[in-house]
Amino acid sequence: MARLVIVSNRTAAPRDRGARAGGLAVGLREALQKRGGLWFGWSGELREGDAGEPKTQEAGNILFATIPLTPADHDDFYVHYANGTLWPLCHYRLGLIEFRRSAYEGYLRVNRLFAEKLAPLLRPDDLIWIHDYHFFPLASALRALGVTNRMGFFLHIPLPAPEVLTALPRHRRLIADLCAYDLVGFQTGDDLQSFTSYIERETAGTLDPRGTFRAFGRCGEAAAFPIGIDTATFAELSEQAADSAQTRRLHESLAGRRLVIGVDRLDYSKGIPQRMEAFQTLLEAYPEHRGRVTYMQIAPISRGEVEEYQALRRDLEGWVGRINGRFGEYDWAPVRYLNKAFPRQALAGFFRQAAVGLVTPLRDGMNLVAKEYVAAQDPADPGVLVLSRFAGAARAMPQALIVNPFDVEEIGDAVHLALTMPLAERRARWNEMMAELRRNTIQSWCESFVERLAGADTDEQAA
Ligand code: GDG
Repeated sequence: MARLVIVSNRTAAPRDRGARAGGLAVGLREALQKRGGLWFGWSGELREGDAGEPKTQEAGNILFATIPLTPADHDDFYVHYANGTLWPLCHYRLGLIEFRRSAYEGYLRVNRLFAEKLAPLLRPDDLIWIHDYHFFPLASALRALGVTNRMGFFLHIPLPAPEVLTALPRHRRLIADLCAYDLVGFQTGDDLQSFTSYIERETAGTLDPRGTFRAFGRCGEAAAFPIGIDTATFAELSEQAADSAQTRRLHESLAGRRLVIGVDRLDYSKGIPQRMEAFQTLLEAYPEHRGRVTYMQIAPISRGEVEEYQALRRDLEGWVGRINGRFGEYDWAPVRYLNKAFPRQALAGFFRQAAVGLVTPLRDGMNLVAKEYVAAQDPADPGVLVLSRFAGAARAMPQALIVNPFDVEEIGDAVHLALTMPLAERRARWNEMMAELRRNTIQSWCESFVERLAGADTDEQAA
């Protein structure tokens, strides 16, 4: 069996396993263990001068190899191009895009650096699986060095429709780079449709119904691979957490009030200010919930060096202050706002406590929190998921209360509906969502991508 090579901006920590690691890291690690493999990425270090040889560390049959970046490369590649240009573009936020040629040059430079440092570690039959928007050009950079291995790419965030994508200076190069892969994976059929439309409208290429594309002088396959979670483990974790000290403390602190929960990296794509406003609308329109419901928003700081994220943080602090000032009582703060991360097991326990999971991104590739919230529920008395129609997860879980995240009144109404939904309906909706989460897990996602990359279903297709 061919070895698997995974490239992502950050690798998992070699010794971080099980409950402490995130779901994606666990899934990728299992895929590497199965075939033996290499996980390559940025070490997290900033250092002047040549990156030198990759630092390697072995854990069982997996080799972790990482390289440092210079502060200037990190600034151009990560802060400005990946997160200042591609992230807002792919989340349909054209107004937030910054484009600087120097940053773009830096992005290409770091991709070339990754290719140079990775190439010597490769074996001829390795399957190479590259992750996310930091590395659109990595296959091209590797091919320029003579690497001929099969290479796959998975985009964790949305691919916007051509009307939006073409706002990016040099968009043709981005898509040409995508076409250098043998397999391109997207989260949903909508993202795949954006790719298809781009190929049809902007190039002389073609894409057939089976997903085979011919464009920019290359041929490959494109398909949707909706990412899942480690459903069984997360459900178990939440059951164990049900009577942990932390869950009990949370329960006691609520003093009989219902809990509405949101958990997101502090990111403008997640629609957190709109969610705050929606909660305010709920308290205005349905006064019966005043003093009886607490909204807890966990929002660990993310990309704090990017200006837009600093502005978002100030905005949210304003929202929390206004809502608590206006509706709060001496014994009740309507909103609890926490800029810190919690261990996975604690989160699982918090999700299980919450009557409502509020997941309202303005755009999201998938959104794993929505899936984790569902997996964490008590089957006998499950909570209700309120979910944005613009999260990839809405495709897999139409039984959630689906909302338009820009319509704060609609979200407020949905939270009211969730808080008053009869048990039988909650169970019926939850059972269907849970069945889907058990079918499509992080493990099955990894397997289907790697098998397709290995060409395992080529014969079947030819038949
Ligand atoms: C990108 C795409 C796509 C959050 N706070 C804490 C914590 N988390 C964990 C969640 C979840 C993960 O982080 C976040 O995943 P999401 O999918 O919700 O969002 P992104 O970070 O934007 O991820 C997204 C994903 O890639 C995978 O393809 O779904 O669309 O944007 O697992 O639980 N974990 C812990 N403490 C926290 O406080 N331990």
